Formats: sequence, structure tokens, C-alpha cells
Amino acid sequence: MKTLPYQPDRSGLAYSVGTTLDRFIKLKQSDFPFASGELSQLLRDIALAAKIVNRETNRAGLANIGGAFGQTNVQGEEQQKLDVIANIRFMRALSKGGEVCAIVSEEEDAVIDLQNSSGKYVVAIDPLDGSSNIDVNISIGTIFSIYRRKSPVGRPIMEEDIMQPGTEQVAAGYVLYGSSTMLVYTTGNGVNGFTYENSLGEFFLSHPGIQAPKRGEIYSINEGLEREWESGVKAYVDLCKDRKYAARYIGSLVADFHRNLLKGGIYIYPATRKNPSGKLRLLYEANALAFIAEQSGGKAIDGNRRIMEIKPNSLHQRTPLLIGSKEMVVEAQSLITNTEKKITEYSH
Ligand code: P6P
Repeated sequence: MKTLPYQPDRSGLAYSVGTTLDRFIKLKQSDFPFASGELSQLLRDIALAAKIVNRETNRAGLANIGGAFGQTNVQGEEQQKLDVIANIRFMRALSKGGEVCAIVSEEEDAVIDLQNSSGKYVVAIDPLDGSSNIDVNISIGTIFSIYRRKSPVGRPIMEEDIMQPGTEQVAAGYVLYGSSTMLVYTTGNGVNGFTYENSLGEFFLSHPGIQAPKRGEIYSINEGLEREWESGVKAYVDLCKDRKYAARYIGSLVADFHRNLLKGGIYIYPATRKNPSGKLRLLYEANALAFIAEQSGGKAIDGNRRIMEIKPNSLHQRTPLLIGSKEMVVEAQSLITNTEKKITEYSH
């Protein structure tokens, strides 16, 4: 009988494009020593919530769930209805999944204690970042960090479980609700991107082993705040302009970050008069994207320190953020440091 060997994929990639997220998570589970499957289950729980939020986002205009919710969150920001819905969806998925003992959410004043003393993981999440763009149909995103609890399982959660530096993350990622919906995450073994196929209700591997270009020609910063930038940031942005780089700023962190991750570029949200510690939050925005950036060969700093080494001292603390292609972040950092030095010298 004549037969032909089945040759599924000639790409030679460890995991072929088209692998479902569930199967990929299962295949990669062996990357964890003593893997018992809880983290795999937790990643699946996040993906499930992302599918639901994706559906709500796509029909926001039709289902009267766009617009403001009429309350402000702990940040004093007007909550959009989808912010609240996304927060509820992720809370529900994470609490039902049984793997999580505590959640830090941008939408919650305090740590949410799931009263699940067997849960080994803590999740820090921005359920829907960039929500002011919802009503004008611009891409928005979810950002999440996952930590193992430090205190013994079976005991009440402690502050040490929550106030962990980004270097302690066991996983991190984002969901981009854009022209297509993508889930991009890392567990410390590289970065992989999955694209959602609505008709099948599945995420499929579309961007295996994402590597950030070492440099690019895109810079992302809110130029409207130029007069508030420190001089080192201004010097770097002027350098980008001298080099005729493209200014691309959507005002939605996940979308700006994702484009720069794939094409090469730098996103900067510096300290400003209104936000002297920067606008973005350390626990559930900067740390997660910093983990992704570093795992794909990029870099993330607050101007001089590595984002992931900052020891948190409050839930919603903010940080300046320069993140993206390694050589661009290094160059910005050296300009900031040298300009600081000059100012110090001149001021003596
Ligand atoms: P600004 C959205 O509110 C956000 O947190 C990020 O998604 C975005 O990059 C940034 O703030 C935009 O802030 O001050 O430029 O409007």
C-alpha cells in the first residue's frame, strides 16, 4: 500500500502557527519545575475572561455599555461601563478558577482577598487600560502580572504576597482588543502571541517567539506635555526628531507598546507636573509590560532604574516608564543621566 508520511509543518518552529492556546499552555507546562498545572489553569482562566471582555468590547456601541459608568475609581478617573464590566469578568474568572488567593486591580481600592487559602497565585491586573478610547473605537487592552504567594498556603494572605518586585513575576501578559484581538504573554521562557478567531472562540498561536528589534524608528510620547518633561527626556525626543523617526501615540498603552514590540520603537510616559511620579502604575501596568519587553530582548526603566527591580510600597503607586527596543531605551537613559549630571554640575 503506498503511504506518505504526515508532514504537519515545515517551519521548524518548536510550536507551529495555528496551535491553540490551550494546547500550547499544556505543551509548555513542562517548562515549570514541579509543574502541577495550576499556572496553566490560571492562564486559561485569564484567556476565558479575555474572550468574554472581547465580546463585550466588540458590541459596546450596540449594547449601551459604552460611555461613563457615573463613578470614579480609586485613581479618581471616571470609570467607563466597560471598565467595570471587565473588572467583574476577570474577578469572576480568577475566583472561580481556584488558583488565585488575591487580586490587585486598578478598579479596586484595596487588595481583593478571594478567601481561597489554597490559592498559590496573586494576580495584579488592569482589566481595561485606555478605556477613554472605548467610545471612539480605538484599541484598548488588559494588562496582567502573576506572582506566586510568598506566605505559606493555607494561611491568610500577607503584605509580602502583594508588594513583590517585578522580578518575582512568574508570568505576565496583555490582551489587545484591536483590529484583531490578541493575547501576548510570557512565563519567563520567551514571548508568544495568540490571535483570537471569533468564529471558533479560540486563541491560535500567530506570533511564536516574539523578538523585539534592537532599535526602531518610532517614538511614542504625549507631545502635548512637552513643556513638563525633564530636560533629558526632551533631549532624547529632539534626537528622535533629528533622525526623522515617526511619532506614533495612540493614547492606549497596550496598543502603543504592541506596535513598538513588533516594529521596534520606544514608548515614554515621563514624570509631569500633574503626575510627578509618572502616570502609569507599577504593579499592574509597568511590571507586566517590562517582563514582556525584557523577555523579547527589550528594556524597561523608570529613567534610571530597571522597572522590575523597583520594590513596591503602595498598591497603586505610579512610575515613569521608558520601554521598548533595548538600544533606544539605553540611549534615552544615557541622555537623561548625562543631562541630570550637567544640571547638577551647573547648579553648584
Ligand atoms: P495621556 C490610558 O489612560 C493610559 O493609562 C495609557 O493607556 C496611555 O498610554 C496613557 O494613559 C495616555 O495618557 O496623558 O497621554 O492621555
